[in-house]
Amino acid sequence: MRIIILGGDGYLGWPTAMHFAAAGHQVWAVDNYLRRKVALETDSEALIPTPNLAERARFFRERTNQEIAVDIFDCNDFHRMSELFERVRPDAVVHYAEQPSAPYSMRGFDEARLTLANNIGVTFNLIWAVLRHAPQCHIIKLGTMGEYGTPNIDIEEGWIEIEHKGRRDKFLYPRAAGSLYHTTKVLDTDLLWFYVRLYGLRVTDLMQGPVYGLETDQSRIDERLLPNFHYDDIFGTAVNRFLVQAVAGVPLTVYGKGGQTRGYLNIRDTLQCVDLAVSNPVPAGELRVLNQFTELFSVNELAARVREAGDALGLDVQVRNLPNPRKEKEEHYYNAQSTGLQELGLKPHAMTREVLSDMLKTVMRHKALIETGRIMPRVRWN
Ligand code: USQ
Repeated sequence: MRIIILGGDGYLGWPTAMHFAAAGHQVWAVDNYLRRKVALETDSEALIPTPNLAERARFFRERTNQEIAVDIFDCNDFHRMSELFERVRPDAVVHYAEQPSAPYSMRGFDEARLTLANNIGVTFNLIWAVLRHAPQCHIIKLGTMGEYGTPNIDIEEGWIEIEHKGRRDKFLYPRAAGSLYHTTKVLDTDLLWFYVRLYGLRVTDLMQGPVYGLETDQSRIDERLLPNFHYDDIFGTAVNRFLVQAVAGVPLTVYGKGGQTRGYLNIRDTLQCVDLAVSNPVPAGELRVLNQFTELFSVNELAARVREAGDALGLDVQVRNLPNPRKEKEEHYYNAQSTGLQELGLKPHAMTREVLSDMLKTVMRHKALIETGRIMPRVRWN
């Protein structure tokens, strides 16, 4: 297949590009280095310095003899997007090209504006590039479990049937996101659903939980192929942060009471899920929503697991409950369905002590690079 990866330099975009190239597909990776720029501006750079996208593609080719074509431009530039889709006429596009940090989107006006304009603008341009040049192309959009928020009823897989005054109908499951970033993903879903209904696009919207991990079949070939591993308060996700904190000897930063529950998944499972979505396209005029996570944990449970794995390596891990910088429920009901990807064939990798221990060992090798000033939360929701 001919596959475009938008956001191909990102934590997930780069491993996805390598995964599809290794599987024999023709891959184009597009990025404008927005995350690198924001990371530099906010002193939030990744733990292990990563080569730029063109260099990564070159190292990958040298090590595997497989090609990833690289295009550096801003997907908010419709003419560049349009030109790319006209040239490539892809069978599938995987859309990661969004400002992905909830804390960054809550930092102030400029950051909120950038997040809104970038995320909605890129989705809109993608839709039009597909309509104009590749109307059969399957759009695989990375959404987030955070679109649903933490409702006091079960979270269904995208859709809910409602009976109202004796009549029934099916709707998108109600959304109530907890940050502006997560809200842009809600807006993306609505935009895609509109164009699916009226223009017959084919779309899979993946509601993904926080991802952890570094190792994939390709990144293990050469350390220069590793994904960007962030542990700062802006781009770092909970598990990756806790692992670095354990190695740095900083007490694990549990926000508030720590009862916040989310659906987590290993980066290997992100690749499996995206592959399953690409390999099983939906018919024209369908919006398929899949909840993409493999295990539910509260923040307290995550901290306990990292502590156990760290202590087994002799790290003496402490846990500290900090005043919560976010506005979110700290104790709540959470029961989310996720059967769609398993039905397509997902074989989950659990968050075992061995998995955490392997990650801790990688972080320990780079301990000297940890900047502890990047660990404490610097952005408050209000
Ligand atoms: N948390 C802590 N301590 C920390 C960091 C986070 O207690 O040091 C808590 C947060 O308050 C939250 C939970 O852990 O309750 C998850 O936070 P996170 O930073 O791991 O994840 P989040 O900000 O929700 O965003 C991340 C990615 C985002 C993706 C999302 C999936 O940055 O791109 O969409 O995970 S989800 O959370 O399901 O919406």
